[in-house]
Order: sequence, then structure tokens, then C-alpha cells
Amino acid sequence: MKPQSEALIVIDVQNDFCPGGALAVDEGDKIIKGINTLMPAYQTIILTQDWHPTGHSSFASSHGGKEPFSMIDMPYGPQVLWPDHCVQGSNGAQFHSDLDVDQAHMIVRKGFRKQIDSYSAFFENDHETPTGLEGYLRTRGVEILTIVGLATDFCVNYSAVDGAKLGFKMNVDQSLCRGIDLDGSLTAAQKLMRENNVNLI
Ligand code: VGL
Ligand code: ZN
Repeated sequence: MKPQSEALIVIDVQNDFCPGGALAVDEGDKIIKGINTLMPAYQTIILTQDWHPTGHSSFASSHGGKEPFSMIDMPYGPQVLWPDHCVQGSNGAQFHSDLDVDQAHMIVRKGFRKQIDSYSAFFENDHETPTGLEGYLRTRGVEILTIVGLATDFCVNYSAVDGAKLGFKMNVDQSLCRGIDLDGSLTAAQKLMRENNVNLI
């Protein structure tokens, strides 16, 4: 059993990020068994759930004529435009049915503000608006985090780097992550995580 100072964060293991989903990550479902097996060792388990309103500003369809996976400038910086995904209440937004959600202690929903995307479990993409997860972890005495889930190069990466910047000791178990890999984003993410003292397992 891990000590109370360690927590597991499971990022966005939702139908839309698994094969057949709207923003499917290759082999996204292959990590689920391993995550379920890892969970019982932790006294604090957090799941994140990408949770967008219809017409969310990260959807290409909200910017008439723009293609999915193209870029746009938002007030908070450059943003990838995605296919519509993880719409609140849709089947695609549900956790994959194989994920053992019953073991989780906390579910953090993110990306629910129409005008701003949120990759990280800690902050929205303006790097300012908090999700509240930091306070939850600190009040429970958590100092060390292990991150698994989808996608390595977006939500896992942003969560790991933000956690490290906040002073948590961050581990990313890459065997229990899968990436989208847009134009080398996976290699760039690994580099950024290493530069921010994220321990890549
Ligand atoms: C994610 C793109 C858009 C992720 C979420 O979970 O990595 N990626 N929304
Ligand atoms: Zn999203």
C-alpha cells in the first residue's frame, strides 16, 4: 500500500478517446486493465473527465470552415481545434465501461467553460483559472503524484508540468498512457516534461 502522501491521477479514460470515439487515441483502451490493477495500491485516486458544452470553443465546428487539428489563436494563446468530443452527458463523455471508476475518490471535470479549453487537471489553458485540485491534494497531505491516462501529449503532459510547477513530485507512467502525436507533439511533450523534472517511467 502506498502512503497517504501519494496519489494516482487517471486522465480522461473516456469513450471519445478510445477506439471508435470522436477523438480516438490509438490503443487508448489498452491501458485500462493496467490502470485498474494499479488503483488498489493508492489511498487517493482522482479521475479527470473532459466535459465540454455543445459548441465549445475548442471544437473546429464552432469556427465555421476550420478543419479539425488546425490551429487558432485564442485570447489565452494558440489552441488546437478538435473534432467535437466529450460533450456533456453524451456517451462519448462517459468513462470507458472497463475502467473501474468505483475505486476513485474524486472526479475532476474540466473544459466546461465554453470560451476556454482545459487540458490540465490543475489549470485551464489560460494557466490561471484553477480547477481546485491543488487544494484537494494539499488538504489531504498529498505530495507525490503518479499520472496515467490519455492523451500523453496533451492532458497528461499539461497536468504533469503544472503539478511539477506547483511543487508536487510528478511521475508519469508512460506504459499506462497513449498519445495523439500531432506533428511531433509526443516528442515535444516528453522533452517539456523532462525539463520540468517530471519523472517519466
Ligand atoms: C484531450 C484534446 C482535447 C486530452 C482533451 O484528454 O488529452 N485532448 N481534449
Ligand atoms: Zn477536450
